[in-house]
Amino acid sequence: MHDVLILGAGLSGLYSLYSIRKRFPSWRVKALEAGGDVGGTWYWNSYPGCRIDTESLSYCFSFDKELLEEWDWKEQFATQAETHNYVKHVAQKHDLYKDIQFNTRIKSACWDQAQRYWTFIDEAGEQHKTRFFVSCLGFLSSPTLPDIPGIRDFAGDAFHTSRWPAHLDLSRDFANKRIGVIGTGATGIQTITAVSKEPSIKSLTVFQRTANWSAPLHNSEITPEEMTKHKAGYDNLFARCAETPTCFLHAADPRKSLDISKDERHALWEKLYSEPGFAKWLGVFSDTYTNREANKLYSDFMAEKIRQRVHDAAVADSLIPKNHGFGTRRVPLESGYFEAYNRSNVHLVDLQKTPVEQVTPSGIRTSDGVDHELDILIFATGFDAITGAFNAIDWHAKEDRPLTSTEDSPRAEHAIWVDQRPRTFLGLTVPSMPNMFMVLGPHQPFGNATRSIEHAVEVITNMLDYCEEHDYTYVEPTEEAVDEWTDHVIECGKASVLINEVDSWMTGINKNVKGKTVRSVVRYSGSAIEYRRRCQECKESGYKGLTFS
Ligand code: NA7
Repeated sequence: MHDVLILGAGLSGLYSLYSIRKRFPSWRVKALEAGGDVGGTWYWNSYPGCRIDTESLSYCFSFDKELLEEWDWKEQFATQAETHNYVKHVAQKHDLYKDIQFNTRIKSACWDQAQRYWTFIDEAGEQHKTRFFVSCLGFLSSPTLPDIPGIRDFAGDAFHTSRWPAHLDLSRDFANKRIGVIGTGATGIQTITAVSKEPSIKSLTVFQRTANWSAPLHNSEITPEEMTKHKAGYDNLFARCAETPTCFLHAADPRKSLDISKDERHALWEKLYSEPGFAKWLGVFSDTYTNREANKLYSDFMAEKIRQRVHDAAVADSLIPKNHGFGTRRVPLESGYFEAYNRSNVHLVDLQKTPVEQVTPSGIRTSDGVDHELDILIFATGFDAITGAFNAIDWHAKEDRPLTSTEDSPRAEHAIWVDQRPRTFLGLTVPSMPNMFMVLGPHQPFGNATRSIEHAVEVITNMLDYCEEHDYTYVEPTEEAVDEWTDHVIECGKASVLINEVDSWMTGINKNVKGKTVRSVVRYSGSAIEYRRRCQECKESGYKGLTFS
């Protein structure tokens, strides 16, 4: 029997393990991880071109001054390999490996109300019993394949970007091959750019269902001299993150687009376009995502940038989104994405004009009868986001209730999250799921993920502290607190008018997942500042909203 089990050993799981072990040295604490190493997102996503698009300096852990001092970032936006090495270094430095069981994927979870403990069963049939658990399952960790007829018939190599074969070498294995990529989200855009630059490929065909707005990352190397300066500035940098609504370094310009002249508007937009990182998404005028006309003006500016970069006018037109404005979906940052289409061996298939009909053994057939012959097919088709990792576990909570409902489950009518609509208290606890805590679960502010993780883990550790102090072995949110918080999350969502009317994983949509075709509020879009205030208020009230015994 464990005191605390941690599900996952990505950034959330590692910091939970570190903090809980440190605060409760005598507790039996362990992390269970499906992968073969630590890292979560940075372990699984090793596709070509994968790199972070949050500044690594603002994304890294802030809790350990010595770690900040000893780690030298080589690029402003580190590659997957560099980021993964960093995460492994953190685990080694704090001796976390010894308490992590790898290659352990949880299949089911069962709550024993009489004895007050959870039993988790993994795919190998091993049982893991625990008083409390912290879910660190990741909000983009459950990959989804497209729902296309014939998908299993393809005779060549086919894989999802987050299951990239470890042995694959681009210059060797892609040489003279015809590559196909389905999907043009953040992952697809990075993959397409990297594969297009590989000189040995024969061709690259991109199957685009929805064009996505994308803008330059502007990555650069960090010299040792610069890194020394950055180290001296970490405190200021993290303090700045704490002042912005999303914990990124970028915050909106308070001016309104329509209150100023065209020249003033363009001056800011041009400046943002030439700056690194999310500035061009988050540093815009304050009305960009609330005022349709303001958003249209900015979108037109971005559309013109695409036209300037893509030689073929028809291709450029296909690459300009028509059904959503700039920034209303997660903006992928690119490093030469649009120029990829200027290469003679890169082809764009606009699925709005010619939808996919089926996958055949030799490639993809579109509605115009064309067979696009392929040797390798890459699915950059995203994830069953936010609730997906929970959907993959068979939950038996209090009174044997399942956590989520799927059409296939006979217990669906008793589900805690009916129709994939989360109900939580502070995005940290769930009704009828006693002794459960979540990091980066539904209803938490995502933004700069590591900043959110550090805060959530601190709040959870304090709650556990409270349990220990009072000898409580049971904690669950009250229905009243859950209703109030869930209503507040939904209310906050209404403020992001333009974002809420667009289909994306941020609004709970994944057309490849049953039950995810209707938009829902799955993340907290009030500011991280307000979120922290509410968590603090909860603590100061003696955890009003939670029932202990
Ligand atoms: P996303 O952003 O969900 O993108 C998935 C892409 O796959 C998107 O372009 C989808 O088109 C496309 N897709 C999915 N199913 C199909 C089918 N059936 N046919 C054609 N195209 C399809 O996932 P990512 O992995 O790129 O990024 C996820 C997050 O990870 C990202 O936001 C970062 O925060 C990190 P659609 O738009 O649905 O028409």
